[in-house]
Amino acid sequence: MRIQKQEIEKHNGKLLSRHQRKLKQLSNEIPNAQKIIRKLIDFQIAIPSWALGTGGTRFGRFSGPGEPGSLEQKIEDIGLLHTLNKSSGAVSLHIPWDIPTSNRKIKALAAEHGLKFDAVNSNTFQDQPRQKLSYKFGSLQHVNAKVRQQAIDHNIEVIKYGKALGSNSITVWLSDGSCFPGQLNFRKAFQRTLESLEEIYAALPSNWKMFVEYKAFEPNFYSMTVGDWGQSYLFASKLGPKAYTLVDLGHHLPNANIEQIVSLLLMEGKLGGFHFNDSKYGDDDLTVGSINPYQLFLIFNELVEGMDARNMNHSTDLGWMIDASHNVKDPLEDLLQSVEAIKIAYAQALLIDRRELNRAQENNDVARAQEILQQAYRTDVRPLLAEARLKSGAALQPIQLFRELNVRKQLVSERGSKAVATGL
Ligand code: AFD
Ligand code: MN
Ligand code: MN
Repeated sequence: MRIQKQEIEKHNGKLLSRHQRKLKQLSNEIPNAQKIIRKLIDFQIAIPSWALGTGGTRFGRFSGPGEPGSLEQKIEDIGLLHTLNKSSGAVSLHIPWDIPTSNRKIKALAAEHGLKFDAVNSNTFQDQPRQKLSYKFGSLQHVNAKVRQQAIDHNIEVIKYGKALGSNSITVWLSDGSCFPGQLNFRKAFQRTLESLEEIYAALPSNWKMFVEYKAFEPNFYSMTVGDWGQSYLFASKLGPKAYTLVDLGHHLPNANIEQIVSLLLMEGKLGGFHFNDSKYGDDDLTVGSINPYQLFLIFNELVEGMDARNMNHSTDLGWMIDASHNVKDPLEDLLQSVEAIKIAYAQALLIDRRELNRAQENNDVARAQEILQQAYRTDVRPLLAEARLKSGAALQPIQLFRELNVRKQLVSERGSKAVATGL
């Protein structure tokens, strides 16, 4: 299904005067409303092709009705999101879960929906049906060179798909590691992984980036070969200027200071991008901003500060992606909420009075510094987001319109109530 322009206009018409009242009030209180709105319009967040159906846990999967059963339908879903919020203009593809049958046709279909291809993702954490060698004991780190080669070849194939689709980065997330002490020689595992990554790196087109994603634990529970930002940074540094660290918010040990990690990676020019999600315990993959929105804001505070210090383009110089899983909510509503939460944190970070904060820091005025941050965090910036949507032709209230138009019901009537998404 497609949402028509008139449907958006009708919805916006009903809400317009209320929105304008709120926007006016907020604009009177903050100095840079127009500038922030411009930045919000440009800021796009990629939707992962694996997040449009129900994720499930290792205990079960309760699939929802009308899930996309093909890559075409997944692109249709992301197109719906982008029509509603004009903020999800990119797809992050997972190979082999979502192999395009025709690169040309998929690229054209995405373009029809106003979508580009962000980072492509490889998968050497599962064995595929017709796969020759198993990844049970790792992929790029494996003791057997033939397994390593198979994993290298897969990553190079993923780059080829990405090239054909107009993507310019690959995210490598490895489940490699060990479950028990003694199982692995850490140094050899690191070195084998590095050598394998070097071969993949050598296959990168000149304008491409490689994102090395880390994760503290799971599926391996004793050691992960790319277990934290230090290990990822080490790989990225040894690989060269096209390799960067990717921060998935759910991949840290509890209470890690993610904003400090972000700040230092940016300082070193080694921050590649994000997988946004939220969590309370581990890799929970919950809706962004649903558990700890203050942390998200503090991350964006460091991002805006650090990107400006390096003269970076906020919207294009880092990879902004969601990596979430949906068990109890409609994936499309959940993704709309995630995108909104990311942009709220970004807008609040743009509100921070940098000169004042710097002055407070240089004077050891701790209370003042906290006041400045929390003043921004406690500002309801939603009218700015709504205005950015209005200006770009999207809906003032995306979820409300999603429900008013009975989008899910229509998808069920097109796809059936038993359709199960490909992938996880
Ligand atoms: C993993 C990682 C990684 C991967 C994804 C697959 O976060 O980004 O691509 O899940 O679902 O936990
Ligand atoms: Mn991730
Ligand atoms: Mn994860």
